[in-house]
Amino acid sequence: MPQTIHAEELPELDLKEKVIVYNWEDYIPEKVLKDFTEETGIEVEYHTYNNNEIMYTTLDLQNGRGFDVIVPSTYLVDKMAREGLLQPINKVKLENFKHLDVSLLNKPFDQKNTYSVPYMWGSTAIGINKAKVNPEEVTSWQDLWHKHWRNQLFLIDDMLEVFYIALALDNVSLAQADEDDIQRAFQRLVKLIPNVKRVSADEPAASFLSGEIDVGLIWNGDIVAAQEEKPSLMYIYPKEGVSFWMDNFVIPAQSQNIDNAYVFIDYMLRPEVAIQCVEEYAYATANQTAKLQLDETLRNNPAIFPPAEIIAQGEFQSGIGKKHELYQLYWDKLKLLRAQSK
Ligand code: N2P
Repeated sequence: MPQTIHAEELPELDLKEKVIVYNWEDYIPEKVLKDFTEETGIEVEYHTYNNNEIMYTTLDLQNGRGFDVIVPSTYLVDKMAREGLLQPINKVKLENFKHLDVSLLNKPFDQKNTYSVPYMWGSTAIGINKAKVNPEEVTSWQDLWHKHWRNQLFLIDDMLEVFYIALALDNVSLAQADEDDIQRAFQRLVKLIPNVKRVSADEPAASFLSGEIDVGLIWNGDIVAAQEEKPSLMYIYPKEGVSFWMDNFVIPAQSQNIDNAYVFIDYMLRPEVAIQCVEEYAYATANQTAKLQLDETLRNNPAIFPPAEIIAQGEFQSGIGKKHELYQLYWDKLKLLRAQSK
């Protein structure tokens, strides 16, 4: 005769479906996550970071484990793929992949989108509060070195974006720079230290909103989204050009919830979901179907979707290979010098 087992004697099993997402802070609206769970029954365990290097270090400390979806920028997709940290994407499982803008696919950092699916992209340029700063005073990256800005600037805590501005003054790209170029850029940045008041990637627009900062290096979406609260904020493309980045969904090689990762990424690729993300964060979507359906004020905002000539003049970040370590080395030195100067 079969023995009766009472439910309370059974070991507790975690039967809940879940997906563990590790993403940039302020990059997916809460409502989108909630709607996703409501529709699919899959719980989202959500973790955030503020820069690529922190994300990479966290994953490394966990031996590549612990996440199902991550959103690295271009050069980190390249690095992580080379190091075997990512698994190939089976596009057959992504019905909504077809909505992506083909001009953002098959880029050199992941030539056939073997490992990555574009999410949002943007630029890093100068934010000002035009109630306090005359836009004519900051038309070149060089202007940031002017002694007028002593202890006033904001810098985004993003090493490549900061190196870009110093390299741009020598007309050298992030991708082409050799060790001498990087060292020269470092020397230039050392001279910028006295002008720097704050370096952060944690809610970057907050110090512009509070009035603590009136000029600095900032991601386009953060400053544009903050304009709603403070219309005197403005985004300026300096004449030497700006760097563009793109953040992409990837599935770590060690993901434990692979099927749910696909369901999540495919959900994020729905045009109506992509639209909500642009509306909330003012970054450019890689979703072409969504872009065409966007409200005109967003689609035609040059700070969100830059005009062709601004794109042509700037640098779209890509893989940087072994130079990553070199940038990191000089970036750490710079941070140390700044800490010592305080
Ligand atoms: C927004 C995240 C911006 C991503 N908070 C920059 N790559």
